[in-house]
Amino acid sequence: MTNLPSKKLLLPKNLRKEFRIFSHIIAETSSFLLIAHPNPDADTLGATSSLFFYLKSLNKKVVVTCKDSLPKNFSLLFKDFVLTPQEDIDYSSFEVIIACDSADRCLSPSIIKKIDTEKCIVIIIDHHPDTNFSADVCIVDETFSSTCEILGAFFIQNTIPLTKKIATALLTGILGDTGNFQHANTTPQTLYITSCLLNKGTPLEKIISRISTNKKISTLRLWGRAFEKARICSSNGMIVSGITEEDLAFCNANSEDISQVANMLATVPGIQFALILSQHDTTTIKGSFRSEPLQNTDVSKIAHSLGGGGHTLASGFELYGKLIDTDDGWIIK
Ligand SMILES: [Mn+2]
Repeated sequence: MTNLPSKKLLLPKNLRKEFRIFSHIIAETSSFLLIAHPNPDADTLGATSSLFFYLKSLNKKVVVTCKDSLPKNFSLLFKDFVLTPQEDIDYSSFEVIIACDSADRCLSPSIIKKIDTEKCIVIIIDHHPDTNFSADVCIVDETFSSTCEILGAFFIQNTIPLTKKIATALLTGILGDTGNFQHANTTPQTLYITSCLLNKGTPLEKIISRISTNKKISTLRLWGRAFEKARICSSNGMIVSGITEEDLAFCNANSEDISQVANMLATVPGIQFALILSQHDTTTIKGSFRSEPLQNTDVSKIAHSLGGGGHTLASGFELYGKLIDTDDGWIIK
């Protein structure tokens, strides 16, 4: 099967220019370090693995690294994709370093210290509106649903043959960040790029069952707890729930298992927006805001006021402290 014609993509001029520079760099260099963000999700892993398979096919040296290990459900999708621990990386041995998705988190201060920006080309590929890092090449566009959608556009625009493996990796990230096409970031372009990927025989239902629907019993217990404790604040139309360290221990779950609950709470009738607070580690609390397009609430403004950031309908923040359940609500100590 062939790719659909690239002229169906209506890319902004600056992105087309960045894509040309990126192709040129790929052609002219031979060693690449790809960085996935901490607590890797389907988008950062789909983006890094698609580039990994592509660069490997060009006989380039390519290594993917991440602060955290590869989630089991993702390793089932790609048996030959591995993450190298960050402590094992010699940053000076790569000509090109690419941060894929949430670049600010990929390029933490401790990693930036190890990169010789005089010698190596740093590229970021991202769809987050708060990406502040100034790299040599910035392929950043917040109108895309996901970093994998940007890379899908890159492959299609440059008429690079998409293998089934590359297409599967990209579709995994698009499905992850659009909540299987349920979120408002799903655009005609997302579906056009998806149709090109499906054309390669990507196993849509297998990806969905591996990535989003096969929840562990511990995750379902934690969701149950979060739903049970949810409260509605009638003054501002917020629905809020909190997951404390005790909840995590009781359910034998971790705070990553909670990410989809905010999406579901945001769909409760009569609600303006949802907030999930969860104890991430002993001293960090994570907050996730979600809203729906018809609710006309820009949750990124609230997240910014708390030192966080994100999109209009999905944003988050981190606070220092411990989340405590009380009869009057949650407090932070
Ligand atoms: Mn993403």
